[in-house]
Amino acid sequence: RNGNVCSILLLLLSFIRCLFEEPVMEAPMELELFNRFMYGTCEVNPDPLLPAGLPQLYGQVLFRQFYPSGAVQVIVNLRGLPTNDKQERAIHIHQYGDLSEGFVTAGPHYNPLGVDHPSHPGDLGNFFPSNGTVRRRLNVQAATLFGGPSILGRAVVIHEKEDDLGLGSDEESKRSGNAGRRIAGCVIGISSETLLIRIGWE
Ligand SMILES: [Cu+2]
Ligand SMILES: [Zn+2]
Repeated sequence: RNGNVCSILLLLLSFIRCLFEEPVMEAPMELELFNRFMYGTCEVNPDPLLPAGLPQLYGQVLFRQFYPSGAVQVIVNLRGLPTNDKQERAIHIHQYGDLSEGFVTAGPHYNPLGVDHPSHPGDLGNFFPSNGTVRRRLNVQAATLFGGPSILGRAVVIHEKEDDLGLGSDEESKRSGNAGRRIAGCVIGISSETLLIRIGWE
């Protein structure tokens, strides 16, 4: 009988504890596999409704972050531009990984803190092509691959034109940077380290 009372008390106790405990953020299983790094990849494709005359971009945008609060390291690796192309192009992370109607359905810039452009976590800036390709590495402090504000599952969008970085005279400048049409992009997914080792982080 004593045993019964004890186990009921224990049950009650753990129930009460549950009520007061903060939810714990569980680390993704990949951290154990990849030395506490989380990897993301985004397989870039052109907008299926792209008008003739605009470049068809392919490639990858890769992400890596040390758990729990390292800077997000990004590799941009694109091809498909004319070899003499000199147009700088903006790359952003947009809110939704919904590409059902091209990149329009990816929604606005991902803006969890309600700040002005270009302070959004996915404002990666402008990228200058060389020989029809874009190859760049950068660190992004404001973004994360972990927890509620994670960029995983959201969209990378590559624009036709240059980002005015919030310096334009209209309101759209502080929302999106007036970078023109969305010409290519992808949804960021979780990756193994294999792909990223092949491309090389150094
Ligand atoms: Cu954008
Ligand atoms: Zn932005």
